[in-house]
Amino acid sequence: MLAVFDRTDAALRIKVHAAALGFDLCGIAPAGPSVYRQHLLDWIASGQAGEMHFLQERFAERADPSIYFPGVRSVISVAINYHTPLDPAPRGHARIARYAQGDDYHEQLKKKLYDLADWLREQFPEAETRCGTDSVPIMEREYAARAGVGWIGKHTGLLHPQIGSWLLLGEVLTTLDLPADQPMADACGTCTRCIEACPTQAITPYQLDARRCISYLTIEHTGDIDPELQSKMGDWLYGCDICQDVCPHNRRPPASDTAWLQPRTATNSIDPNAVLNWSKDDYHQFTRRSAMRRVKLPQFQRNARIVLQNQEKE
Ligand code: B12
Ligand code: SF4
Ligand code: SF4
Repeated sequence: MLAVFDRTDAALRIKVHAAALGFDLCGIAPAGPSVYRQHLLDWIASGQAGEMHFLQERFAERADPSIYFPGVRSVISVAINYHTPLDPAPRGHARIARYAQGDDYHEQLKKKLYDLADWLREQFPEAETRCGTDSVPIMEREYAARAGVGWIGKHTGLLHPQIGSWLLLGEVLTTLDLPADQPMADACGTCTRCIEACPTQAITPYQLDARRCISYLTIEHTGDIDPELQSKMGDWLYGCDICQDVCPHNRRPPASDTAWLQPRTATNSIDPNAVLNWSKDDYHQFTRRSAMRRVKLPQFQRNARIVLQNQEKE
């Protein structure tokens, strides 16, 4: 006799296994098309995506997971806490966003997602899977919110009431029809701290003008940077954490004990003059197995020059 597929039991076992693999949060969302398709389309059409043409190039897949993965029924959304201890940057140093201070999460998280997907297919041989993090053409935040992993804050990041927003997202898409979790209520309330603290005024509630965001300018943008924005970029060499640092839900987040996420240097920052003097080898050494490899040497040196200019004005 064929065993009956118990959806509730399957969902529970998936969550228990995700926790055993080291994921801090796991939820399940139905894989239906994006509810925010038009929002994404308007955002791109208005130019706010800047040079990130990859968002437009795979738009159809991004707006509907069944185009990316025909037959998909459920999105298992997972998150890992990357709140690692950081010493304040010494005076004169340039800052690096927290998520990039350990090993490259694209590689590390992907390994774990493959483990989860392999386990799923072992347990449920009828299941097909696809998995990924960041570079997959999926609106990861939207599906994580749908899966009840957290809510989307005004700064556009996903937050969890106990863990805050220091969360990296990944997902296993599957053809299994799993029971969906309940989305969480928005708990931003009347708070507007992230909007006020953003030095470049990149945030309007629930929308980000990437062209003004320091994370975009330091990581994704390749050419010269508008002088008006340069002067607001402060001492950020790579990425920016200001809107997360000021969020009241990040006041007392639990510390991450994941070994590969721990910062590589004691200072979590670097002297911008050293960056200006980097040889190709120095650059390769610094960015080895790091998410920072996305930024090429000329961009790093452009960012370092901006930090030095801003520090001279202090
Ligand atoms: C492009 C991109 C960027 C761009 C643009 C960011 C942005 N806000 O759009 C730039 C380079 C600026 C960037 C910066 C950062 N990023 Co980024 N980025 C992405 C990427 C690849 C695509 C995001 C995207 O599609 N943006 C377009 C906008 C329109 O879509 P969206 O942000 O997903 O928002 C949708 C939902 O919010 C939905 N929605 C749901 N509920 C609601 C409610 C309302 C009212 C509205 C209007 C909309 C809405 O509507 C939107 C359209 O679908 C994702 C990975 C992925 N595949 O999703 C990572 C991702 C979003 N980034 C991530 C991170 C960590 C960062 C940084 C913190 C890195 C840093 N420290 O420098 C910053 C944060 C800046 C910020 N305030 O968002 C994480 C976020 C994790 C989290 N907890 O939310 C992701 C999910 C990568 C990952 N796998 O962990 N990023
Ligand atoms: S990451 Fe920095 S620049 Fe971008 S929205 Fe947040 S505070 Fe503003
Ligand atoms: S700072 Fe305030 S408005 Fe912004 S995400 Fe956090 S709670 Fe929401």
